[in-house]
Amino acid sequence: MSSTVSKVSGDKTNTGNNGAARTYDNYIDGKWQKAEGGKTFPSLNPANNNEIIGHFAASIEADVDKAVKAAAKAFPAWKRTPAPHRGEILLKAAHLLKERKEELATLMVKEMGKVLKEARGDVQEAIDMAEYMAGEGRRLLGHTVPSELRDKFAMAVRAPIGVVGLITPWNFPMAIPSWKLFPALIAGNTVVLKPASDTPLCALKLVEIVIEAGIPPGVVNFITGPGGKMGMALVDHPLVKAISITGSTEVGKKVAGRCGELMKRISCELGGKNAICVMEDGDVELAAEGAVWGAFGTAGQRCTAASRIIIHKKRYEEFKKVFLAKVKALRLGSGLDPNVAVGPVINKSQLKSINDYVEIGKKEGATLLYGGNIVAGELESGCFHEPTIFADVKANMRIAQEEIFGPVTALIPVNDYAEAIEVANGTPYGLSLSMYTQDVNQAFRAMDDLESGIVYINAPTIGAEIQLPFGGVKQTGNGHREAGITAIDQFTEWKSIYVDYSGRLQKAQIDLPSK
Ligand code: UN1
Repeated sequence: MSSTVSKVSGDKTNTGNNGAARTYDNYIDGKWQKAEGGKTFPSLNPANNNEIIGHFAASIEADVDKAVKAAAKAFPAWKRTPAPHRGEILLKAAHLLKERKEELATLMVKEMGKVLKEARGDVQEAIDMAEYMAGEGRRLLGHTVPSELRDKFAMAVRAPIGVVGLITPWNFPMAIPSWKLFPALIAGNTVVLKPASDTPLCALKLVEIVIEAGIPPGVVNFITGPGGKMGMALVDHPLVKAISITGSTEVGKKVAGRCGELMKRISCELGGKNAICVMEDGDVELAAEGAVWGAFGTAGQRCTAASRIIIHKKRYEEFKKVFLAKVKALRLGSGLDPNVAVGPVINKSQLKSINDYVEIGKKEGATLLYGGNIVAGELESGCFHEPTIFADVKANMRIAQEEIFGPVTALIPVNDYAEAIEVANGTPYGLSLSMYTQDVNQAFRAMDDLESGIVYINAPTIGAEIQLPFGGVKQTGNGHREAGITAIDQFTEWKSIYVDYSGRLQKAQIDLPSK
């Protein structure tokens, strides 16, 4: 398909949108190239769906096959590249990300919708991850242990897995691809990255930076297109040895099921139904401020969003009042407006799904305290939903059990600590739980009692830093963690090595020193 190969990431193509929207290609084997068949799909600005951000390759199975084969071809040389050298490329990528932080953040606001301050944070998270994983190139720690036999050396080292498929979501369109890309690369794997179709440009920009930083051809391949079909083609491809996916629990289960059949490594980062617990002795003002950030930051579209606020009955009315006043002050609009706190949600179908949950909540008998509507008027061309609070929510209602992934939160009154813990733990998910309390004993008890991969004390459910493991229990994941040194586990196999330098046959478990 050399006729479709171009030198840059996109050809200037007039596609409407005042002639501004470009067409961007796949990146396979070190070349930008169109999808087989040449079809494209648009990425829209969620704050104004009339604005097309770009057109992207609508890949098919043949493109997946090409990308995987390119990654497989590049693997032996990349595996043999010393990890510190791989780290140098990552460090260069970190520098380039830093240089372009503002430009990338602005682009992210346009493609994903989050407010500029948060978009900067998203890019920063990718910078942090690149720097951290660059350092990992001089560690990649294994271990040496004593052998039970004389003149025998025992150690375990990490080996890359091979070609890994990375399937990434739209809500952290640069941070989450970086959580997967950088650890996979530093460990010596080659990758095929398939980003969410709502935010392909953000992922493409990350890939451009990695290329500029010096990644060899074939080590990073980038393909865009319909999630279901292409994702499965990636999973099914015999040369793909591992998959790392962040998405909904529904999709994760499907992918994990298939990987199970194929005996492939799979790491899932899925849904959440996170909660903030405000205890009798909690600082209500601080908790309300945290709850606003936790529930409505990124318009509630974080896996870690605080979609439940569990409040001790003695502080319930007070919390409700303080929280409501703060939420009323939130301005909705384009993320580029510095006065705006809540941007659009990602697309019209998500907007509808969020609003359907508002109807479900009303029917279930929860009190709609604030919001509840899709925004009409001058914001109509975008995907805006009012920040929404349900009060007097019962723990078993659907709005308190199911992930909504939008600016909707549920206030749940409880009688005591034990009930707070029971309610907090009482969902199928276990990503992030938080407690506001001044009692150090209670805080430590909660760290133990809360069943989640991430626990916060006196802080909301969002705000994870890249140097600690990120992930959850129960249906939030399948036991893996991203970020921190634990991220390396996803992308390496352990190899145990015994070196016998005794010059004779020694039998473990049999040649005991006592004999
Ligand atoms: C997510 O919730 O989807 O902890 C990712 C945070 C961010 C990452 C969140 N650093 O809020």
